[in-house]
Amino acid sequence: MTHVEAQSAGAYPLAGKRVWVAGHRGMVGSAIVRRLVAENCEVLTAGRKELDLTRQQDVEAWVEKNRPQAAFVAAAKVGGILANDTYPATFLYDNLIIEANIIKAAHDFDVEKVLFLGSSCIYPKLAPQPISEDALLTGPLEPTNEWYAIAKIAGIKLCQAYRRQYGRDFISAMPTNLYGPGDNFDLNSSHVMPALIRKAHEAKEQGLSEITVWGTGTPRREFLHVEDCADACVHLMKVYSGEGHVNVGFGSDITILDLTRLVCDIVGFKGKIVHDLSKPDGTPRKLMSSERLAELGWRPSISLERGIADTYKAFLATLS
Ligand code: GFB
Repeated sequence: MTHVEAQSAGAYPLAGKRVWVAGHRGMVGSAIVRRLVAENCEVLTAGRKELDLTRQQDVEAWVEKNRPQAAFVAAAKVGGILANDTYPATFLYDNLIIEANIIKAAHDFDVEKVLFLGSSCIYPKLAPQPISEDALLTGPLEPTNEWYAIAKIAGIKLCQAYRRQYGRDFISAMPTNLYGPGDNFDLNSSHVMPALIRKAHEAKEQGLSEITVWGTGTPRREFLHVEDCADACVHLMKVYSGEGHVNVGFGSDITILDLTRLVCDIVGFKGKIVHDLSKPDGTPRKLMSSERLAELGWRPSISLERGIADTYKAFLATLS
């Protein structure tokens, strides 16, 4: 048996379980809720008015009352490169407090299994590619998102600490850059994919001759459709119980310029692409190795072309 097989030996079926999806209104959380329909479990959610995840006592009281058996920690303050760079305190504090409250309450009230969701930005800016899980904490972080990254690293470590000290079955998944229905299409705070879809669409509609892309267009990014990510998270919840976090990637990456061309093609915008060099490039590349996840029996199934078309359709639906 390999190391990964040994760790995955204890399967955790979700059927009949009370499963809490924290962050169920977000892009990832809502995709996990949709995916869980197939598991025949009882899905627990709490709206913002009912539960403020930044308030420890409220989180404890909610978990004590609702008694989830499993929890997906998909609640987070997220945003693209500019939002991360502009609001460091919000990205560090909100994410630390939300994950700490949920994970501690999960321990206090005996939640059987927790899956914590992080991000590929936890890895050093210049990590060898493709980035394996072992690259964590081997070098300096990318400055534009170090605040968010530090919070996510703390989340991984908190899960590991509860495993070691109390034998808890708390695990972590590190998805690459995600996109899909439910994404944030606001140009100041979004990630690149929804921004490009919106820019290309509006330029087409308004008959503009060009769209503006931030930075040089040379950085490479790996993109995974959120339905694939949700499927991988449910898979890990069911089969994985190891201390190490697991990368959740697509397997290949693309330059921002080539992605822009692809989005323009799918949206039907035929104008020029120009660059705003006053905006940051961020990390040059962060292609992850998802070998560990493949060994655990999961691979993505949604191509970039199909995923972008699907996301464009979802964007159009938000306009009507
Ligand atoms: O997706 P994105 O905002 O985040 O940007 P990161 C990816 C790349 O796309 C950067 C370029 O090189 C941007 O400069 N880009 C080009 C644009 N045009 C645009 C645009 O119109 N909007 C945006 N947003 N980008 C984030 C982290 O990093 O990745 C988070 O800040 C998180 O912490 C997330 O980890 C997954 O990939 O650079």
